[in-house]
Amino acid sequence: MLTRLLLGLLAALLVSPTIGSKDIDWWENAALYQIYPRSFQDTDGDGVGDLNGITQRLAYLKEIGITATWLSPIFKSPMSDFGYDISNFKEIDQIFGTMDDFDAMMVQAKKLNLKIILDFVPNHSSDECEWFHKSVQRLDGYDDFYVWHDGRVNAETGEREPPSNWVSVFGGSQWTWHETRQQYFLHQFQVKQPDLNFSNPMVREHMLDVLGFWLDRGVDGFRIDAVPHIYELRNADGSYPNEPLSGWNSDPNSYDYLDHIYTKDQPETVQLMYEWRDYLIKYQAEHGGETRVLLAEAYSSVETLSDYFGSGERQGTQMPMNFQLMYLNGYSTAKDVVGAIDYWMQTMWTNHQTANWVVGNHDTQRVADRMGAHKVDLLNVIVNALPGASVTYYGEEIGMSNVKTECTEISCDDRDGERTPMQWSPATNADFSTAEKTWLPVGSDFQRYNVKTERGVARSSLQVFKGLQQLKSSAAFMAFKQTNGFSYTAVTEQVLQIVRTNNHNEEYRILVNMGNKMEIIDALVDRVFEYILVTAYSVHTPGETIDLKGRIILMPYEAIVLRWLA
Ligand SMILES: *[C@@H]1O[C@H](CO)[C@@H](O)[C@H](O)[C@H]1NC(C)=O
Ligand SMILES: CC(=O)N[C@H]1CO[C@H](CO)[C@@H](O)[C@@H]1O
Ligand SMILES: [Ca+2]
Ligand SMILES: [Ca+2]
Repeated sequence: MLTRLLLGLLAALLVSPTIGSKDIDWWENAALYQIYPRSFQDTDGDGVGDLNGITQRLAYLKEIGITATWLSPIFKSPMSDFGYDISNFKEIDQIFGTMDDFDAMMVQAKKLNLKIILDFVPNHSSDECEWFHKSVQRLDGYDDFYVWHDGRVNAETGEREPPSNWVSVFGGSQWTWHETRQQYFLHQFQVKQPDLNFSNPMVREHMLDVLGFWLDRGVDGFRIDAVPHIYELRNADGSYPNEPLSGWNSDPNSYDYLDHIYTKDQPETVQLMYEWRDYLIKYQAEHGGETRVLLAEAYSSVETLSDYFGSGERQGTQMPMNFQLMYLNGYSTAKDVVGAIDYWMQTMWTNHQTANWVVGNHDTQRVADRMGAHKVDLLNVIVNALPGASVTYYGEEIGMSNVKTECTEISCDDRDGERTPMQWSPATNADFSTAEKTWLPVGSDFQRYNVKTERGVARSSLQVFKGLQQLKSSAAFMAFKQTNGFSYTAVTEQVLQIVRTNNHNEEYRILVNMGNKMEIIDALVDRVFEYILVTAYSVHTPGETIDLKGRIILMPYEAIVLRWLA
């Protein structure tokens, strides 16, 4: 124990002089990991993942170098949108376990020094939420809790019609008639997900109360769902303006039919980010502990994200999630990657010195399908080599693919393919569950792509991923806020180079060949480097050295990490 302490102290001494004047907070450089709880680990044999399963697997997150994990919703829900339709924001759904299970998970997480971030879904509740029932009945204080409207009467037909032409994200009108209340209610997503009225101070208070409830149970922050959709524009007379046609989709039932100028990114949203952050700051001041974070899911322009981040006195979400790298595809070149990085850096880095890089989530095809199986490691290298936080969707670290799924009674969602069970081992059901049938099928390639097997294979996706996490805590990687602490360039059309340095005695060069051809690069710099990390397609071995004054050859889809030590 004492030796470990001493070693720790020594390491701190070695590292600290090089960190520089601007210390970084834990989240700025964090390795984040998204767990989709239904598919991580089942412990009671019902074929659906649960909280005890997450608790059991936290040690794995520690093993691979994760700082914090965010969990998709675990709250009470009829599961019409698998937990994104919450019927009680302060209860655990029984399919995931109990509040005791949750507390036990938190204890284990603290023990391992892992942070837990919960999904926070403020835009809507389930229509089975008590608040909605009360609102339907116009009960005291709940009358205006959701967005209700009488609708418009069509002058020609005399028929009642929805208040506006707005189309829901999942298709069809955003307005549904409610027989009991005899009014339309708004839902930007499913009919079973009525939108809350955030102009109502009582709604905002209820939501702060939800945040406080989970902070009291020890969570380290929240990932806010569907941020751009929180507010809608309402005319002074209470009517709602039609949205203009987008001009590029001719199906009136499709979300893309309209240009969402009145139902996305309304100015009040920025204020709301500040309000939530203020609440977290105050909470921390009163209760101590490390910084509580807000991540925000917002498919918005980088200028809008910059507003959500805030500045000076007005602090908002620390991590408006950066989805730029998710837009890459199988044809993307190193120059395209640089373009995607630039889009973020030119605004967010310039304004706020902050960055985060998301690889995937439960709404997007996995990298193996989006870009090709050869490129999974390349993307993992890129997001972890860039300065800032990385966000990994469970299974990307072992190169999982989308799975062909069929509609069942449990699920029939076009996003099912990227939500299948985590592949832990080559055993039955990939060790995810003892059930005869899991809620979604286990990928047919699980005997090759699984944690246990990949632990034993040099240069497997898992090993590469782990190696990258170790780099994140090196002096050069920690110094990213120093001037010239990093750079990224396309040295050829297909080869991306990322440099990380503490401008002192340590420098890393990361080279990624996005193309399917061998690449030869001449004279990068006049210094001798050591191979630290190589991917599957490399002909080199860690420990080899190379003089970058000469030429360096990269195999198709090869990524390498080189280190120079003064
Ligand atoms: C939302 O709540 C506010 C404040 O209670 C109220 O003035 C407004 O009419 C409500 N909006 C809707 C659409 O019901
Ligand atoms: C990535 C993500 O969290 N997507 C969710 C956004 O919000 C809608 C509605 O709550 C969900 O259906 C998505 O899964
Ligand atoms: Ca279970
Ligand atoms: Ca809304």
